[in-house]
Amino acid sequence: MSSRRRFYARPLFAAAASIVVLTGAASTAPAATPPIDGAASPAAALDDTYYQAALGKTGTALKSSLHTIISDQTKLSYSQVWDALKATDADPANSSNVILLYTGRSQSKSENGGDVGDWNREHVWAKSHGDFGTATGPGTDIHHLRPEDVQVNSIRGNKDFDNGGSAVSGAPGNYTDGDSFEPRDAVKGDVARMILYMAVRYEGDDAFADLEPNDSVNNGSAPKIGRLSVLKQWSQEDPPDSFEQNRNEVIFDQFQHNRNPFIDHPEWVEAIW
Ligand SMILES: [Ca+2]
Ligand SMILES: [Ca+2]
Ligand SMILES: [Ca+2]
Repeated sequence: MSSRRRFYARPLFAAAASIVVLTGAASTAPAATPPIDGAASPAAALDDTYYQAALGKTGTALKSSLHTIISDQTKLSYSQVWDALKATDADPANSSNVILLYTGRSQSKSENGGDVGDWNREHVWAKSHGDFGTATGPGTDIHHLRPEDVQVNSIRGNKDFDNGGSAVSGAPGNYTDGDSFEPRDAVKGDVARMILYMAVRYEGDDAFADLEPNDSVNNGSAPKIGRLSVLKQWSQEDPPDSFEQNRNEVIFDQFQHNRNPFIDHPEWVEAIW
């Protein structure tokens, strides 16, 4: 921690830079801000490039600017999603496995499918909310698609997100009742940031519905997901970690070439909502 901190301190930067100049070792001078944990792209570099048009904005202006930025993307087919998830959700401790979102289980990449005990493709923004299906578009956008146990995926179904309910069998730390699902603490923020990414990415200006969060449950097939107040709380309580940041990076580098802004700038959740 202390050695990391040192590199962020501007006065030391300046001192280091002058020493470099004095000794004539020159031009390689002050390095950019070091990468955020687990991510390859320096946050400052992203601000100077990818997010440049959004900086300094707030509210609807920020949302609109981010929509333009993240809509420039490569789109996958639903069958391509399988291989993509094997890369984005790979277990850092075992490259043969993926980590399942709700259960947290590390499972062989090859055990994907529809049988009991397999993992399949969970749409965190439930695809019936806006009825976008699995056509290329929101239904194949891997920013919100995650590996999940077939049965747990079925238990979550198309429920909105909220706190409370009974323990979910086979998925420790997850709870559900008749109208909502509460994921385990370690992925609460991930879920919130995925939902809010979808809200910004899909604004109704393509062939799909304008997706938006609201503060309800029982949204049914409306293009809404709740509850926004709970998602905002989850985003604060569970800030981005290296797994989530790496995932964003892999999607950006290798697959869709767009980013989830709320992983890079979690403070933009409050700036917009
Ligand atoms: Ca409920
Ligand atoms: Ca997390
Ligand atoms: Ca929207």
